[in-house]
Amino acid sequence: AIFADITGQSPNGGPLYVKLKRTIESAVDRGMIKAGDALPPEREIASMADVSRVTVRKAVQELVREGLLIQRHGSGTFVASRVKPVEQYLTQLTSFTEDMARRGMIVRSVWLDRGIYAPSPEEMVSLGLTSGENVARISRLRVANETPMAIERAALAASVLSRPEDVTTSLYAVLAANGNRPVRAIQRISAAILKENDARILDVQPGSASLNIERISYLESGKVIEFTRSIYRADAYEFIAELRLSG
Ligand code: 16G
Repeated sequence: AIFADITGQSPNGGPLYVKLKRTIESAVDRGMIKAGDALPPEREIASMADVSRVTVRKAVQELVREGLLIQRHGSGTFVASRVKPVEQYLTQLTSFTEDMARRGMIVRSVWLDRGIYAPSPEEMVSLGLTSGENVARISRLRVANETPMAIERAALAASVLSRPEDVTTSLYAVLAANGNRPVRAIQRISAAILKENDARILDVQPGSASLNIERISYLESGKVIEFTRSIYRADAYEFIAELRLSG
C-alpha cells in the first residue's frame, strides 16, 4: 500500500502530519503516484495510514503550498507536474520550437484559439494595421516533454498569415518559409499570479506565479511582424542575460 500505517514509525520522527507528508513525497518520488494522478480521498488516506483526517488535511495542505500537489475545487487533489526550470537566454531571437529542440525536448502544442479577427485597438497600434485590415490570432499551449510550459497568444497581420491553421508546428518556420522571419524583437517580462483557468491549462495550482512576456518582433525592413503575449510558468523558466560593463 502507498500509505501504510505510519503510526508505528520512530516516535522522534516529528509530528504525524510530517511523517505522512514524507510518505506522500516518497510515493511520488518512487513513481507510485505520478503527475496528473488523483490522490485517494482524505478519508481513505486516513484509514490506510491510520491517522485522523485532520492530520491528512494538514499534510496535504502543506504539500499544496509547496507545489507537489494541486487542489481543484470540486474535482480533488492531484500530483503536480514538477519541472526542472529551463534556462532561457534573453539575448537571442529564437522560437519555442528551436529552444526546446536544442535541449532535445519533444515539442507539442495544443490549440486554444486560431482565426482571422477584426483587430483590437491594441493590436492595431502594435502591428501598425491600417483600418479594415484583419488580424490573425494563434493561441497555443506550448508543451515540452509533456510538461505544459507556456500559453502563447500571437497576433500578426492577416496579410502575412492568411491561414493560421498552416501553423502546424512552428510559427517562425511558417514565417521563414514566406521570407518573414523576424530578426529583432523587444521583449517585456513582468510577474503575475495565474488565474484559475490559465492555471488549469498549465497544470499548476491557481494562485501560482507566472512570468508574462510580451514580444514585438520586427523584420529586417523595420516592419512589425508579430505581437505576442505569453504566460510562462514561473516554476518552469529561468531567464538569463549576460551583462557587461559598458564604457
Ligand atoms: C517564442 C516567442 C513567441 C513566438 C514563438 C514562436 C517568447 C516569449 N515568445 O515562444 O513570441 O511566437 O516563440 O514559436 O519567447 P514557434 O516557432 O515554435 O511557433
